[in-house]
Amino acid sequence: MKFIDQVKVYVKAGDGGRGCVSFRREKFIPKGGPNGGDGGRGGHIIFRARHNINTLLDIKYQQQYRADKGQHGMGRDRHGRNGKDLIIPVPMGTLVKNHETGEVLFDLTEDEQEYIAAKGGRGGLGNTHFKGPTRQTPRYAQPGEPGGELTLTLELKLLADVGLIGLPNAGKSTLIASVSAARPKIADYPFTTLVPNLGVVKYKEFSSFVIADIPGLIEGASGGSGLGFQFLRHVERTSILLHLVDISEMAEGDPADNMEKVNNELSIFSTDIMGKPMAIAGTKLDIKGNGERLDRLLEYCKDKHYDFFPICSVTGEGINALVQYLAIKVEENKNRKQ
Ligand SMILES: Nc1nc2c(ncn2[C@@H]2O[C@H](COP(=O)(O)OP(=O)(O)OP(=O)(O)O)[C@@H](O)[C@H]2O)c(=O)[nH]1
Ligand SMILES: [Mg+2]
Repeated sequence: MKFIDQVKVYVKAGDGGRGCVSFRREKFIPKGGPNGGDGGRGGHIIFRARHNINTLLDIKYQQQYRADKGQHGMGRDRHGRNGKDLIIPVPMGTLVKNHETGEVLFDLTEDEQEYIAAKGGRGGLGNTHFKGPTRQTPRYAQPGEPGGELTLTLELKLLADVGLIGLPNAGKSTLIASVSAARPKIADYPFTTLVPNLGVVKYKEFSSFVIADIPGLIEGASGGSGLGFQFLRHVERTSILLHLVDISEMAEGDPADNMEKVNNELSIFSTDIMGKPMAIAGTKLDIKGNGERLDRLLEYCKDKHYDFFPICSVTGEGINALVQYLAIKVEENKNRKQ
């Protein structure tokens, strides 16, 4: 499925129905008073977050949404039917922004959460309401109010607790596949991962956290090289970043330099991201060769006070310790927020 994380959308709520002008006309009741009913309310435009949707693709196809009008009021005091609300399902983590000003109007972070983006117009009052001592036959009813309309930008920022970052081929997707039920594509060439993947990591009996795997970053990503840069927004909401560095004998470049290149791109993206806690995982421990690269990275992390975990996603070595550590960090962060 195509992953779309930003769309422009026009929404128009339904107009309210007109109030009715009508009079009672029955045998033996001369001059029956007014009995025009009220118009119905127009339908709202509502966004609803759904846990089982993970892209804004459907909205990209439709782009315009209009809710039903309210029915007009009718004689004999009958109220017009309200217009049906139009409910648009969106992924959890969708930000609703005003397209013109960029202002964030709402952040849909919980399953089933709803936001009324455009209110349906109120129905007009029927002439029954305008009867008075001096006005026995009001020939007036209110028109319905127009429904709200505006252009919005929907922006998806995935909700994850841990964000995996690193150069292409560092082993990000292999790690998420080994600790969760996610099954991303894995291959020995760069840019295997083209769109973000989420995986739920279960630990202890009832606890879990969500890990996000995004396309790899390369030097110059901020200038448009590769494709990881545009996806960095999906790790913006995480509590901790896990930076994966390939320490196998096949990897190219100095591991510490590799790490700094990626960090440099992160800091260009946003200072918020670089301000997040970051831990380092040295990957592919099973093919570390003489261990020279591992030692080099270990020393670098000690020097810079990064928590460091040597791991192998294939044999599982070091994975439990890493998951435990991440779980604690995620929980700490949640407690701090409460
Ligand atoms: N031997 C060994 N190979 C590994 C390990 N982890 C990953 N690999 C291999 O390294 C290659 C790249 O792994 P991926 O998980 O696709 O790397 P990635 O970081 O997701 O790469 P991109 O999606 O391109 O950014 C694949 O051929 C994996 O099989 C490991 O622990 N040991
Ligand atoms: Mg990958």
